[in-house]
Amino acid sequence: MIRRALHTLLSASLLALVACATQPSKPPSAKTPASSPPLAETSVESNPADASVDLTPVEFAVARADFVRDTAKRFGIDAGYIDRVLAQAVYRDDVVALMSKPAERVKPWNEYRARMLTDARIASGREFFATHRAELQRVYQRTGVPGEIITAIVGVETSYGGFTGKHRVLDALYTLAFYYPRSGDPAKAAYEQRRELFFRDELAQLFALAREEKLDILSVTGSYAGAMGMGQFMPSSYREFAVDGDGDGRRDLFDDYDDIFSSIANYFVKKGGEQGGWVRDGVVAAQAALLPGHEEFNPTDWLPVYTLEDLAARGYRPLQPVAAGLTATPVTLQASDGKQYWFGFRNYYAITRYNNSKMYAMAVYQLSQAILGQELPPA
Ligand SMILES: [Ca+2]
Repeated sequence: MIRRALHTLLSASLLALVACATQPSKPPSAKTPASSPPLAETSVESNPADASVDLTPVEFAVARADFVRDTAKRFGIDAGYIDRVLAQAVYRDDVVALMSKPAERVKPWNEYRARMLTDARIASGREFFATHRAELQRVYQRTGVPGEIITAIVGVETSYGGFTGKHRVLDALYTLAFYYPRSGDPAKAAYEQRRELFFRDELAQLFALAREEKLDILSVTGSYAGAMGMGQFMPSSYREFAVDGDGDGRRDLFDDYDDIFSSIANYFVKKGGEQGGWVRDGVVAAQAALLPGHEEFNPTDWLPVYTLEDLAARGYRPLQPVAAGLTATPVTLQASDGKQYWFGFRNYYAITRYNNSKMYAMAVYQLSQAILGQELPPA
């Protein structure tokens, strides 16, 4: 989830022009969980809250001054300090360009999986899993989240820590907080406004996080969307879900494996609301068949709320034994030889909370199985 880096400092007035001149197309994922950069599959969702988003233009100087005042008050941080740090933040063209990149065409599952589950990623995953077996086992015992799932997450997010992001997080969040790209499409205006406010909140949380974890706000790096460390946590997720796994008094998601693994597991356990939260030793997904004469059922939120009886009534039948009493969501994937159907259980839903995409969740699950040495199902 990492991209290039580099250049340009512009004056505020020039920035406004640049921001207006940018012609991005489809904005990415509407939700931004632990990690943030969008996957092409995720689409913009209509949100009833759109109506309440204030679209009145606000001058940069006013928005900045409000931000300084509000953040100082909210976190008890000296306003002068916030102002001085912001004065060193740099608007990044490359961040805007990456954020406004047209969404790729939605890949079919077989192509997506081939890209995500390369032989190299599987091999590195097995190596990583073996190297960190002891720490991962401890985390599993404490939280119920298996080591192979944690390994698969760091595998898809950062290639096991190889690519954690070279963008200065301060610059990335500053850019998206005040110059979030606008498409000019009225249908997307509310969405884009909400995204800008989301990043403005993340920028504020970065100030709080830096103080709490003694990070150097001027040097910490991450993805172009401001996600940090091996598991790519946004500042708000870092503050809310990170855990001090080794008990040294700090939550270090950059270099400390105990902290990194414990934090990813904690995110799985805590995030997800009433439906979510990782279930110890729970099944993730099971392949299914759709009997002839039945229509596909494709709920878009992947909430695992349908009983096996509900699904049977809609023509779905699991292709492997599934414990009675479980609830699931049906998942349709476009495979190389036609449609593939799955039941996604509560732990599948928990993976979608990390990144709101059905293919992401399936890829993480299948990578975790491959890391254990299991043969992948056909794609
Ligand atoms: Ca620690």
